[in-house]
Amino acid sequence: MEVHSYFLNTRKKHPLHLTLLDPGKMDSENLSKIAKEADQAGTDGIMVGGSTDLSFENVEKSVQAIKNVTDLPVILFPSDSGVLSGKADAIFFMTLLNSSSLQYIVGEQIASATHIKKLGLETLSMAYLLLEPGMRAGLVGKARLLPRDNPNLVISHALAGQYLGMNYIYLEAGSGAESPVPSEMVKQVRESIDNTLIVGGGIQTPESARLLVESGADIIVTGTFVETSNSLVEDLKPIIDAIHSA
Ligand code: 1GP
Repeated sequence: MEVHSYFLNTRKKHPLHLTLLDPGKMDSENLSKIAKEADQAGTDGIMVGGSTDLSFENVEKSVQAIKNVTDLPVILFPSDSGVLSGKADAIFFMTLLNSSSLQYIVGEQIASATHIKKLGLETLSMAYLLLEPGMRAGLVGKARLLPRDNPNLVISHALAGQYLGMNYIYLEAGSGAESPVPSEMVKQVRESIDNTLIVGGGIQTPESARLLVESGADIIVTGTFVETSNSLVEDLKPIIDAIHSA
């Protein structure tokens, strides 16, 4: 499956929802159960990744288990170069543009490039921007967190990502953030860039998901919500419906 084309074609019909599954937090059996239910609820794809406790083994096993229960595209969302699986359909080949460390801007990318070519993974180029509070990803990625009240600085980073040729710009509040990226920030970034805008971190309700897509997000990511829900299809469907119908 060509994931980039799939995203662009699906976006022509409606904004997308992606389900983030973290093999550092759950075993492959539980992750595949969530993937199956998220598929039933209407999600458009599965991202696999996290900030800590990932290993080649648990990523590979999790991707395989997810592929066994769904035909949705599975996209790696890696924390570093050591946790890649050729069983996935694609990888977000991402640079943390507001990291203070070369390792996360270009080091991990150089370390993984040859391996990605050998695995034959489709690469989806992405500028990853961490806004306050950033959570675990902010600490691990040594981010100089972008302030929530400084749209001009966020726009500069997003535009730099676009001019560097990234197809995707990801505004990230951090997994488990108390509140998502402000909708006004999303609106201003949307008005400044032309490429696909992903928003994630702290999105827990249909209302906040709808507001973010109405403000210009093309893709909404939820992780914590799907990990913590007891009846996932029932709970997730209203969020996905809000995104698809916005
Ligand atoms: C993290 O944006 C994602 O990279 C998802 O965040 O876990 O808060 O949904 P949540």
